[in-house]
Amino acid sequence: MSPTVDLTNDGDIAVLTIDSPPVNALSADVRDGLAAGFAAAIADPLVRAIVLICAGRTFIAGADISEFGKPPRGASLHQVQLDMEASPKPIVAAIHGTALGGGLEVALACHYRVAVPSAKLGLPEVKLGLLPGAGGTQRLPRLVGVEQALKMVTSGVPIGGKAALSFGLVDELAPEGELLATAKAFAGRSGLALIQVRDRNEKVEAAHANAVTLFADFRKANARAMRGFEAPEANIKCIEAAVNLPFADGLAFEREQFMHLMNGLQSKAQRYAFFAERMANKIDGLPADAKPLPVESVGIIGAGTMGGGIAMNFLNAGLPVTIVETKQEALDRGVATIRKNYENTAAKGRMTAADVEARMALLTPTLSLEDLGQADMIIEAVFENMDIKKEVFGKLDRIAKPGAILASNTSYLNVDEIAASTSRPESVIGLHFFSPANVMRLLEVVRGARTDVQVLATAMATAKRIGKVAAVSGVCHGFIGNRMLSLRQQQAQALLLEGALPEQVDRVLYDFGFPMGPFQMSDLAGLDIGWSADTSKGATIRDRLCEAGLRGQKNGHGFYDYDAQRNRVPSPVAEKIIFDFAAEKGIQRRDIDDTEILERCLYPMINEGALILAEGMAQRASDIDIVWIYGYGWPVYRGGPMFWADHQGLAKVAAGLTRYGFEVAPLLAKLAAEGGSFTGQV
Ligand code: 3H9
Repeated sequence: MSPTVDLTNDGDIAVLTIDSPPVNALSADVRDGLAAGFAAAIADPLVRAIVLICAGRTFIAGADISEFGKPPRGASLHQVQLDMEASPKPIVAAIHGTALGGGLEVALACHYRVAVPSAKLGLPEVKLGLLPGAGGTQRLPRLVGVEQALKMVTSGVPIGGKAALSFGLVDELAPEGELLATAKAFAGRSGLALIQVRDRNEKVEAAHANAVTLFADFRKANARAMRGFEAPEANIKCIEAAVNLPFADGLAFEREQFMHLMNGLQSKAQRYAFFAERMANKIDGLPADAKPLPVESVGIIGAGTMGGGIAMNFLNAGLPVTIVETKQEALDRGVATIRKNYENTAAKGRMTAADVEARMALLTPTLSLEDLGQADMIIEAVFENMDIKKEVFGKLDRIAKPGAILASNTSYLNVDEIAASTSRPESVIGLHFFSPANVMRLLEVVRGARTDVQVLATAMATAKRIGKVAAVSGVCHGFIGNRMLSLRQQQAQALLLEGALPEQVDRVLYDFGFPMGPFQMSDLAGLDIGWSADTSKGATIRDRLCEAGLRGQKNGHGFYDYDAQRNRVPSPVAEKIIFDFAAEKGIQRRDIDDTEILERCLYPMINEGALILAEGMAQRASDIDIVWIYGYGWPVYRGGPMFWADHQGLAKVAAGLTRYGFEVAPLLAKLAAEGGSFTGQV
């Protein structure tokens, strides 16, 4: 009846099965199939009830995002839902995998929902800069209550089958593997009432009395997480409408808000980022037979902040980790920090004490590099110094078993040079984690000139396994992310000398959407990272601050002064150092406006991004954007630096660079002249 939707009868129960890989998204074909399937089942006199189920790994994972922004085709989802609700025969959704977005909204238009415990149900539209546009904001609170609905639509985080049952989102749990049989039995019950979610007003009416406080409190409690984003507030307004307006009016309000977001730049940027993230996983020219090697045990060299954080990723994924240090004290400290991090998580209720012990039991601390002989993957996280890294890799070459992956967590150094210190450069790769390594989602995978494709494929698969977003970089100083960052840092420093103050530069970048500005970041990291009194040349503001004993947050004084609660205020000492340094250099300080600060911090990064692209160090502009979104806190609603530049207009960016005295990268100059773009998304 449709290539993607199949209708069969089992006795007097009709079973409508969607089979549209990979995730049964609601494409025009699927919507057409649903419209026709429900019409046929309703018209069939032999059918008493209908089960809606999906083939493959998941229930409907949402609207087909790739159709957004294109002219409408096929049956309208709203009409399909109206027909379902009006069905004179009960419809039961049978849910496994993920029922997300439009998928959950279809389930909410069914009379009943049956799910397996492993199912995940949610409305993640907010992550795409959207809100549920097919009645989700009006129907969900009617089942789960206003507070829970608010949480779900503003976080986008799905809930599991058991929680869904407890909130009333599903009516029955089916044993795993028995979903269809359970749903059919449910649908076959005699006297099953035709309950429409839209009519179930008890929970929204119950919220009426204290609605004003409830919404105000929710906004206040979540203000920080929602800062800069348009979609969360629109989602909240729609839930408010569910409480304050009749269903039909609430639905109309939701529609209007949905269209407003859909046509806005934030959602466009977030939808772009969704596909960019998946695209980053695809490697140009990787042969189809490059199958990942098995990784069942990991060795980590270095138990400092980085090594410990990296270890936690693997422990969380259930992989045994052997961690190596040179001194017992450092080893003990590293292991204790890992334990403390887990215990903090447990104290917040996000992990049980048993989980903590299970993870710690997977960790083997050792002082002997020889203990890494059986590890499938070894990640070096020692001091950022080429000679030390070469020495470590030389030793690993002797110790590691044949075929083991030898990775360096270097953030700047030449991976090919490191690889050359072994007899097996094909096994060597860069795995650049970002600090804190157990939290930050990005993994920059550095492909050496001789890295084997299978090793590369393994790195990508491993990244996915430990929940990281991986982007591939070629070998260049600082790779994609730090190479671009250094341009921003140079400009931030120059701006201070020319007339700006740290708080002004930080505010401009914070208001742009970064979690913090460059000077706050330096203070947090510690001003003396990589600095030493013996070699300091006093050539930068940072050198001067360090020479004056300012270390950042750790000693309460840096670009800012900090109190015991880490509240910051401008530092008169730092200001004097800046002023004196500028005077020494003969720089006449001047007023610098916010626009200049923003453009000088961001445009040179984009220029560098253009060079990176032209050199083939990044496969595509969207990979650069992924690096910045997941590694450096670039606001996802601005799509990443290359997407943002496209929307600024490349001619404007090029002209700005020229005005500020930069040489415009040839690729940028060419695209600007042609009216082209980096991402093809304008
Ligand atoms: C919505 O529903 C709006 C409505 O309220 C309004 C209606 C009017 N569309 O992630 P994976 C592709 S908004 C199109 O690697 P996983 C994806 O690109 C939608 N394509 O797998 C990838 O393609 P490829 C609300 C989609 O197992 C492939 O499927 N829903 C869609 O790690 C596999 O994806 C969401 O936001 C889609 N909706 O994770 C859910 N979803 O192989 C978004 C996936 O060519 N999706 N693809 O690279 C997800 O969260 C995850 O994909 C999911 C599977 C958890 C489902």
